[in-house]
Amino acid sequence: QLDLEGALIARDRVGIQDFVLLDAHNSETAFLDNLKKRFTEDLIYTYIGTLLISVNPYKELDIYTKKQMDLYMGVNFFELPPHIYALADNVYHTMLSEANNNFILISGESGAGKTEASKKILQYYAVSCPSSTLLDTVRDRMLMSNPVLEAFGNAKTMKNDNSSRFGKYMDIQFDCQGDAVGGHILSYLLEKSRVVHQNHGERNFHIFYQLVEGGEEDLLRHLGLEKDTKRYSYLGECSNVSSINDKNDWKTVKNALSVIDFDANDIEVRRATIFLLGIHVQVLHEALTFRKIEAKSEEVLSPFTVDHAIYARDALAKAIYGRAFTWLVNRINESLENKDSGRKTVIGLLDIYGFEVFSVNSFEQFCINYCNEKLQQLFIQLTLKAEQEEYEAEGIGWEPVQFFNNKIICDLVEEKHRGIISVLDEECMRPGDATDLTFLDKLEEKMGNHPHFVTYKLADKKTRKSLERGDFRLLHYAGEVTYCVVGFIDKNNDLLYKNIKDVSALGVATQFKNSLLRLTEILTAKEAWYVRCLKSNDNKQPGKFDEVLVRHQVKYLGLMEHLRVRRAGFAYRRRYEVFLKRYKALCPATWPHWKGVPSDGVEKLVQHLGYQPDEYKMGKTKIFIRYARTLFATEDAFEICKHELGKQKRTQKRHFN
Ligand code: AD9
Ligand code: MG
Repeated sequence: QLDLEGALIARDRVGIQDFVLLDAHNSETAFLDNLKKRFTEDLIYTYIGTLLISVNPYKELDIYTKKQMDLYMGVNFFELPPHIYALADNVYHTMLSEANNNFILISGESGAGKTEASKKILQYYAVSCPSSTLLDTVRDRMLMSNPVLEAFGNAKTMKNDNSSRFGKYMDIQFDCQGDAVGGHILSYLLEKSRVVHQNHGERNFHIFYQLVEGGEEDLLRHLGLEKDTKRYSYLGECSNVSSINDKNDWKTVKNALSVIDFDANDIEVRRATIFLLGIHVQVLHEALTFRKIEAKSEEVLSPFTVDHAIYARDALAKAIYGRAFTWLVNRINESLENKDSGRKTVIGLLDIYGFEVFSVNSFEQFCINYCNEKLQQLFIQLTLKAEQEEYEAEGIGWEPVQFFNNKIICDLVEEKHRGIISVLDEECMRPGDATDLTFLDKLEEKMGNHPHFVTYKLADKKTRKSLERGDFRLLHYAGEVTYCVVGFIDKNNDLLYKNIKDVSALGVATQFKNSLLRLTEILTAKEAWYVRCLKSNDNKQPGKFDEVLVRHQVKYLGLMEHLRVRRAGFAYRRRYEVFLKRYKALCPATWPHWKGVPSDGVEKLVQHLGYQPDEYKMGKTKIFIRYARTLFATEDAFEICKHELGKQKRTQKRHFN
């Protein structure tokens, strides 16, 4: 009895592990109380069914050890406390048993913990999957691709000291025995403008500081670099960050590069640069200081003004960095490639840049926030669709739950001929005098009365106070963002001056839109799993739970609606076999074994437990339980029964001795 009481008291203290079991499930306050209760106990993970919520603790927790990994390996999902390893393990076993492709969508705003979560998942697979020497290489490379890509693609922003400035989708390929045998990475729109400019309090990409701070003398000499970040205007004024040790990170990155099979020549950036550019220094010098003008059929060189030359230099630096990054991803992919033609299944990990709002927001934030808008749309579609299809497949009718559908914002941005991206492209292609401001005029003309779009000119008096003339504001699913149009045309064109690169017809935003469209196709062909990361506070403060901030995220991520959908008809569903296996001791007819068809056993069992007809439905393969309290009561009965059985066993043992 004491054991049971202890267990119940403990449950009260640490909150409920799965929101589906929360009695006051419609109350946002109860939802937040539960999250907070758990967070205070360092329990950062909670489920809504199989969806995992993670709240950033901003401190190292002792929950990612090898011992913890072993604990979660092959264990039934709901048997242990919620954990990212439990999700990883569940996905892995689903993939193996059903031989299907899966993906884990990790979402949340900037600094919420997406990249950390994706690393934990990858580590889990690297450590827990069966192993052989040959495959160890693939696994090491997969793990080592992280520090390398983070060095080149992450940077300190005002939101996050290690903010992803590119989107990353990684497929981990498994053979039919469950061995990790290969991988492939797709990268999305790198924020190249950071190479030449960083806002106050932000840094350039980590790699530059790592090289300058940690690079060996030989290497620095060879690269013509000095050991002083202040010497480089591209490195900004904020080189030292307390949470970052560039010197040590360089060692990690260098080691990682060698594991991935980069040789010394690759690591020497200058050679890489020359290789990438494929041009001679003299030609480069000319290209940066002169402009080539075509007059009739003749080409004339005209010298740049200083501003133009700076512009050309910056454009070139951005282009080189962008290409270096692409080259890096390609090299990593070569090293992860599995040439074996045998059947493989994959687990995809999606970790992109999170929704972000700064004091000034530009083209980059527009793209990043649009990407988050798309992923929210995918989440909405899949969770609704999956739910509907399951009820249909199991022959159970249901009433749809109301959602805020952010499709209206996606359309506003991406619709053909009418969306913001199309208007931007049109302006970019228009010969003559197109500027950022004419782009804004066009937007006002086309979007004038859209409920999610506002500008200074369109705003009412009150709203106008918070807007500048060169701004437009979007009412995103996650909140309002005011974008400054300066630089939109230029960044969308992404041109080098004509003698360096020819004009492309597709704008950057359209290319990004197309790549997201392809990503959506890749993802919808797979079974989806979700990790929703929440930011606990805005100051990176360990253990602080800012209720207003968390409440806002719970709202816009649609977690309450997701919970409602999960519970709309039926809070829980379990395969007959699983249900029977767990609760068979509660009914004499099913204990110790049920020899008939599982669904008949379950029917016997629930009748014995006194389930009323409105409390459950029998689907084709699963039992659907309408109320959490029903399952809760069953769980409690199970606890007591376990306790009793344990006592009996102990008595028998004593007797025997
Ligand atoms: V962004 O959209 O790329 O700007 P992320 O990726 O969501 O963002 P990230 O994973 O980089 O955020 O987490 C930010 C910081 O929070 C990390 O650098 C850690 O210091 C901290 N963090 C996140 N998750 C955990 C965790 N599970 N345990 C401890 C964590 N610290
Ligand atoms: Mg990240």
